[in-house]
Amino acid sequence: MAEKINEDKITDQQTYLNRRTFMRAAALAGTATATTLLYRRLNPPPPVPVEGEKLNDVAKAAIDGNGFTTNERLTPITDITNYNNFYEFDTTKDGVASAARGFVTQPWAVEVGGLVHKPKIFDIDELLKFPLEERVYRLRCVEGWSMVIPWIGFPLKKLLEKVEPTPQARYVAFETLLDPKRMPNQETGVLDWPYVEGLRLDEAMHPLTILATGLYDEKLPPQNGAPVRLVVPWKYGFKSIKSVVKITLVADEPPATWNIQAPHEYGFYSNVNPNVSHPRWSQATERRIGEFGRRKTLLFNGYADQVAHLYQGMDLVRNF
Ligand SMILES: Nc1nc2c(c(=O)[nH]1)N[C@H]1C(S)=C(S)[C@@H](COP(=O)(O)O)O[C@H]1N2
Ligand SMILES: [Mo]
Repeated sequence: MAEKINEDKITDQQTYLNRRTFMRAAALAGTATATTLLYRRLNPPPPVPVEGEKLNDVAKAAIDGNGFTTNERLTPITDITNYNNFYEFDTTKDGVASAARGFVTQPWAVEVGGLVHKPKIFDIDELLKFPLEERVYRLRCVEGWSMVIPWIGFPLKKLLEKVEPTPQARYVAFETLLDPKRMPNQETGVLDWPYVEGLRLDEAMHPLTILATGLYDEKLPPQNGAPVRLVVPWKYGFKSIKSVVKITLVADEPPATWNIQAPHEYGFYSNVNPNVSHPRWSQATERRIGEFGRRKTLLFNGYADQVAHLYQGMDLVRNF
């Protein structure tokens, strides 16, 4: 019965989160300028007391417990937007922001198809109408640094449910935009373009897996993957593919850019794992951007309670 209890607990915790995100959403929904409003740095209205309760430390700890947020200090927005990996624009971390400035993301569409009953092309405006939530996640780059990022987005599951995957669908393949005119570093052969990534269907349907359309109270900046990018918090950062234009349900494990590039260094799963070293360096510790020293890297980036069951019986050294 342990599972039953756990499920009740999660439902309860989601209630807290939903109340909180509802306040944010309610201020925005139903107005012509909803999108614009979200995308400005708002002075949020004073918090509305929820049924006489404040979102106190107890509630915050409860949310923390389901992985949807964390009490850890947020990485400043200047770091999140100026220390990036986005090889389509630049291969240096501090060069991406300026190279991506002015990246045109309107119009934009995400084509969702493959092994589904209802393939559909989603216009970005339609994606922005999905009920948005705030998710404060740790992001752990395979290079050994990490950040804490308050994303705005929605569970990928909500999108996948709309297209109705067929029973044959076992994986989800993702693709970034291919347009060397707009993504100048695609003129080079530093990677095979377009950048592609993949998840097993159960990973894609996991409640922690989101499509992000914003961060802090901002529209997703170009350097962070505008206008929509994947975020999978228990995997190394490179799984969280940016500027997505195509999502395809498939039967077999799809190609993934870094796995193609260096298969012995980057596996398909790429779950954060301090016990499995990269061939050229240890993954046991990480540097939190903005901090001195290093902290211990946690198994599944600290999301083990939420995701470990997905890999039960799997050898995580073999399936790295
Ligand atoms: N299309 C695309 N997606 C990408 C990358 C990339 O180069 N191209 N870099 C990945 C890597 S290595 C990391 S660590 C994260 C960084 O996301 P951030 O810049 O928003 O922190 O994006 C990932 N998604
Ligand atoms: Mo990364």
